[in-house]
Amino acid sequence: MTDSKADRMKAALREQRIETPSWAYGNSGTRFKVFAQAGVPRSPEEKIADAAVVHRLTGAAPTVALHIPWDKVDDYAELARFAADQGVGLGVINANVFQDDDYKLGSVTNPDPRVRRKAVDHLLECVDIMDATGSRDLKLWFSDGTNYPGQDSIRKRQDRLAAALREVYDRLGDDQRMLLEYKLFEPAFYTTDVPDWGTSYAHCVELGDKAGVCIDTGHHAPGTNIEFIVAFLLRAGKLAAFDFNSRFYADDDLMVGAADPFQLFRILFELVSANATGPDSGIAFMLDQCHNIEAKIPAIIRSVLNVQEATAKALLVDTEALEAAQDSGDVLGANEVLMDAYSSDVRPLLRELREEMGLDPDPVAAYHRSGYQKQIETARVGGTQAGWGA
Ligand code: PSV
Ligand code: MN
Repeated sequence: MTDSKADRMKAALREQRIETPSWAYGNSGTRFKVFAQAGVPRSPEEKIADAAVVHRLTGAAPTVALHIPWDKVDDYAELARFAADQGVGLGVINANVFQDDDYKLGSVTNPDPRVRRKAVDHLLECVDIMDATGSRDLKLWFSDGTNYPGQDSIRKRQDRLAAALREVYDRLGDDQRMLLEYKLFEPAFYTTDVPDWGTSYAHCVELGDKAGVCIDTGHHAPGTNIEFIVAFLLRAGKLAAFDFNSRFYADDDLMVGAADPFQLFRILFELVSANATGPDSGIAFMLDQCHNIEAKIPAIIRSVLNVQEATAKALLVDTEALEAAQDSGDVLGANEVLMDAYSSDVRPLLRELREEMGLDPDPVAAYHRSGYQKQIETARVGGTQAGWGA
């Protein structure tokens, strides 16, 4: 690799930002069991403190996403000040209209207008919170759907969804955006009201420029070509956010890059090809993960490193050689150019970059050496540990 190529790669990696989710620092599990861990935060402030550690060690995770009501506080402006003192900012506000008895038949698509009103009011409250925290983005994921054919009208539910989204969209400030996430199934098993990128995209187009699609990498059927979705939405100017994680079976929420690092590379390659990995792209790069059996903070650090590694490999692709092979119809040659980059070891370059940034070249090892885990396990005794409340 030439020096100038390495410098260009480092420049792109230096400006990459990965937002961590507050809920990943809390306890989580499956619907069978939530395993508690020692040292887990008991408040939004303690989650933010953990997120700040991840940022200090990686230099790449300067914001933390909040989830309402899991991170409810009396004074959000004060929480934003607390975060700034810790060296991080507050990022995306995630709404929650899936954990109330009222939402058994859905939230914004519920047949009962009273429940729909309650759900929309919560979304509007989230925009008020964004005003106080200075957050740009509201992320919406709806668990709405049906379990049985005939249970409700699929078309009416789309109408109710569109009306709710419109009301919230119209409340957004000039610099605020709405991210509409999709998920194939679960908790609804027969129909889901926003099951795929096409549905999210169609609603976002109808809404306008401030609405964009959020791709949660774990929310697809097995075998889905996610990089195609990335390329399509980039071209259409509607790719607004990622929730990174990885899956073997369904919405496993495992560490990004753990199950299929090659898929992560292919996704990052589409982004790199469109020059869309930095903050100027307007894409919010977030993790949406749950660390049920592994230690949380090192797992989050590892996830940030996995995204960086996939990005570095994508940046390594010899684009001139690739284009030449593509243009001349050299199928195997083109594939080889891509695979060459994927097969390269970029870890030395990333270690060098971290040293240049004044960071430890191995952030996971640095975390283990830091004594932070011991410190929180000793200090965070008593109280109620944060969890996703399932
Ligand atoms: C549920 O699947 C989910 O993981 C969605 O991906 C949201 O982004 C997240 O929960 C938080 O609401
Ligand atoms: Mn998600």
